[in-house]
Amino acid sequence: MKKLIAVLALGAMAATSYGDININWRALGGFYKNGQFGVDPAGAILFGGGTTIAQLIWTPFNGGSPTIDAVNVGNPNYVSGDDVFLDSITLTNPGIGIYADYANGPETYLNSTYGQTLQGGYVYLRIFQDNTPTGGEYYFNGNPLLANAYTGSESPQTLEGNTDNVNGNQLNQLIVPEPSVLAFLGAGALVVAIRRMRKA
Ligand SMILES: [Ca+2]
Repeated sequence: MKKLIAVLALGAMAATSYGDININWRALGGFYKNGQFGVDPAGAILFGGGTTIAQLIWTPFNGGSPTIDAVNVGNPNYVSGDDVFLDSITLTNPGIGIYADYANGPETYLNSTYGQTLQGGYVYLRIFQDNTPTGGEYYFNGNPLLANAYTGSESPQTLEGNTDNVNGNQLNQLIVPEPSVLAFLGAGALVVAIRRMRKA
């Protein structure tokens, strides 16, 4: 019995020493709507009200070439490919937040929660144009950061959501509707075309 307990204890130690991660994530430069970079303050997202989503996302190491996958509005967390959603905050616009800058953490993310060995993968930040991302809207991805293992005593890593911390960033990635939505739109166009042919 003693032997079994010792083995179990060793197993627990191995699990905790294997790379959970501890991240301070923020974007202090703010964000603009697509095509409105530098239009202050009216071009800032959330200007005039509303809420939006800022996310922390993980993607595997893949030999040192992390792939940031596109937004999929059909996924509950809007991720696709091998990207894993870790966390999000909802940003509101109380007046001073018109550029939608934000700060969150430090937060510890556990391998056991996400079913991934998080350390050694990359984390990056994504912010949307509004709280209900749909096809035709825009978002922005920050630069990926290699995640370090956290065993309880290290300082948190800081992940910046802006690539330009002085001027902020413009939301420049278009949300492309999924094939099923495109097929629906295509069917609609076909019906219109047939009706026009019949009228002609
Ligand atoms: Ca990926």
